[in-house]
Amino acid sequence: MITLYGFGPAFGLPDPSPFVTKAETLLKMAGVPYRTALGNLRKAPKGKLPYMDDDGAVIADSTFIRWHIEKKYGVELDRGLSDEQRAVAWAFEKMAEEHLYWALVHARWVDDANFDRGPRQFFASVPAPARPLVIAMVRRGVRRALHAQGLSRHTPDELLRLGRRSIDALADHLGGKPFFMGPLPTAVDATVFAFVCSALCPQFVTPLRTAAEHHDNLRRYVGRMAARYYPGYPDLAGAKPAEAGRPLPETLRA
Ligand SMILES: N[C@@H](CCC(=O)N[C@@H](CS)C(=O)NCC(=O)O)C(=O)O
Repeated sequence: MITLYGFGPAFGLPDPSPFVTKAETLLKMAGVPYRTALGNLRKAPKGKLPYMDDDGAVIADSTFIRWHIEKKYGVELDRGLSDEQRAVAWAFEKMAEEHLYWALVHARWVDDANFDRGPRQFFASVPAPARPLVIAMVRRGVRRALHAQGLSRHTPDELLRLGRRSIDALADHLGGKPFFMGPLPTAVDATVFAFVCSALCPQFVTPLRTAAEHHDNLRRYVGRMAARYYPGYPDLAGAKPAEAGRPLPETLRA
């Protein structure tokens, strides 16, 4: 039996980590039985979640999880796609994971108000006297990672322009198709779905969320994916722009 280790549902999302949601969606797509459990970063083979235990075989990283499932269970999640389409899907997947992801981390962890709305709750079990120190230490680590990756060296406006470009690219490639590569879901949908619902998460107030909300096709896509794979989460598609009640910031206007 497969056990997928993640952070557990939070912020109205199946998991606060888009990588965990991606891995779980891949398992759902493959139709392989699994259970979920709370992971411990200290026990995680690569110090990150998700990782998975498949009858004693421990696999860390959402992409290696995908390849393991495909190989062991004889599933081809990209069936029907040409080599060129597979290459495009891979490039979009890595754009979401290596670029958009860091803009989302910045929005949740660096902005104080969003930190209070979300990540602060991860520290609720730390004894009160030590909590401020632990929070400061972990946030310092996140800031260092953002600096090393490079995105946090930009001004807020530049960072937003870069993040928005990735969201626009996802919306433009999706266009009017039901799924990211065509009429049926393929592996890249697990990633695009996970990262777009993270961007749309109503718990956080971010210009990236506003940018995503203005792409009606992205919201409808998340709704379709949620209906198929997460029927227990009917609100993942977020608020409609009108409901959000906020005009598009100047920097987001074409
Ligand atoms: N490449 C990894 C990325 C996983 C990842 O970055 N997980 C984050 C949560 S979103 C994590 O566990 N971070 C903990 C840390 O860096 O200490 C994958 O695809 O699974």
